[in-house]
Amino acid sequence: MKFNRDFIFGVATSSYQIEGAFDEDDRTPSIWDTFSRIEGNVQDMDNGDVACDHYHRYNEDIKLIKELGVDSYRLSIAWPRIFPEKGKYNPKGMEFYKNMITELKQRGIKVAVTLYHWDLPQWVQDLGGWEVRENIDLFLQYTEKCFTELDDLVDLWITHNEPWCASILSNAIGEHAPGKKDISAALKVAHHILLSHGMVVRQYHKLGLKKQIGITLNLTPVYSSTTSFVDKLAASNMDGYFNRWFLEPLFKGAYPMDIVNLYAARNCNFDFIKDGDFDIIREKCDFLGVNFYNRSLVRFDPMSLILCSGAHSKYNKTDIGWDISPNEFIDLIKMVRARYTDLPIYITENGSAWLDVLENGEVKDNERINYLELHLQAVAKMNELGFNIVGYYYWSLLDNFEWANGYSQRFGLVYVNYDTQERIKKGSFYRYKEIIEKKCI
Ligand code: IFM
Repeated sequence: MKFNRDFIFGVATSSYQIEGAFDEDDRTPSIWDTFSRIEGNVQDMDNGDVACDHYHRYNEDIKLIKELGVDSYRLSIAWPRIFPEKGKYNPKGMEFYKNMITELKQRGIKVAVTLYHWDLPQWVQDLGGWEVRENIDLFLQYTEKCFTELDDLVDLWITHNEPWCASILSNAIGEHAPGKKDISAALKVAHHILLSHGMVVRQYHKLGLKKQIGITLNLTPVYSSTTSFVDKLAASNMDGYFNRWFLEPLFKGAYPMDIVNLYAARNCNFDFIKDGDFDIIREKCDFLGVNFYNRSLVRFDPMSLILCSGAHSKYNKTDIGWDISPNEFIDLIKMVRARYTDLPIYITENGSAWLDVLENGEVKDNERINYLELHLQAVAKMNELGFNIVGYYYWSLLDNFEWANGYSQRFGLVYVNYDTQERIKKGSFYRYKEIIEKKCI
C-alpha cells in the first residue's frame, strides 16, 4: 500500500519525558517534579530529573531523527523553562528550543510543537492550576511568547496534548500529576483546558500568524463486551466520558447531555461554563490531532463513576496491557469523520511498549515492528477510504519517562541505556526508516 508524496511521516516526544536538566538554566519545578517525588505515585519512584538527558544531547538525537528520515519531528515546550515564575520570562529557556528547532530546520526537518504536554509549572498549580479560570491568562502569556519567538521556525502548533489525561486521569483518577481524586475539579480542568485551546487559537490568528494550529485528542473506540442492554449502556458512557466529552464541545459546541446528566447525579455542577465559552472552544483550527493506541472493551459496573469498567479481552496485548487493535483504529476515524469533522487529521501519536532486550548490542523488537506495520497499513487503508489522514507520528523516538510507569515501559524506536545514556537503534528504527524511504507498506 502506497502513501502519497505529501504524506508526513514523523516521530514524537515530549519535554518532561526526555529532557532532564530539571533545574538548569533557571527552570523551576513542574507538577511532575513534585508528583514524582511523592512515594507511591510513580513506579520505582522514578522521575524526570535526568530522563534521556536530551537537554544536553539534543544534537545527537537530531542526528538520529535525520537518519530515520522522517519529514517532521513533534516535540513539546516545557512551560516552566519559559516562565519559571509568575511574570518572569526566561530567555535562556527559550534559547534552548530556538537552538534545537533551528538545528532541525537546517537539516530539513519540519517541526510540530505542542504547547502543553502536561508539565504545568508548579507555581501555576499553587495558584489553583487549570481549575482556576483566571489562570488561562498565564497560559496565554506563555503561548504568546512561544509564538512571537518561534513561529517562523515552526510548521505546526498543537495547543494541548490529550486533554482527557490532563484533566480526568490527573484530577479525578489521580494517576497523573497533580494526583487529585475529585471529578468536579477534573471537569473544571477539562473545561478550562478546552477554553484555553480556543483562546490560544484566537490569539494566534490575532497575531496574524499563518502556520497550522490545532489540538490533539487521545481517542479510543469503545465496544460493549456483550449485547446486554447494561453493557451497551456502559459502552455509551465510556464513549461519552473519554471521546465525546472533548469532541462535542470542539465540533458541536456543547457537552454531551447524557454524560452531563450522569455527572449531575454525582453532585457535579456546571457553574464554570459561562455564556460564549463554546463559541471560543469551537474556534476553527487547521487540523485535528488524534493519538491512538488501543480499543476499549467494557462492561456494566454499578460501582463505578460512569457505570462502566474494562472487560476481559482476548486480544493480543502490548507490554503495557493495551489491546492491539488496528481494525478498530479504522472504526475510530470513520466515526470521527461521520460525526465530527472533515478537517485534515494527523495521527500525532501511535506506538507500543515492549520488554525490549539488548543482546549483543542489538534490540530485535519484532512485536513493535508488527504493531507499526499493522497501524500504518490501517492508515493507508483509511486514506484509500478517503479519510484524509495527512500525517503519522510514531510514539516515540526514544525510550523515555512513561509517567506513572516511570522507566519501566519502553516505547522508543531507539533504546536508551539509562545508566550510560547510550542510544541503540532498535530493529523497528530500521523498519520505519525503510517504510519512509519507500513511502509504502
Ligand atoms: O507517553 C505517552 C505520551 O506522553 C502521551 N500519549 C501516550 C503515550 C504513551 O502512554
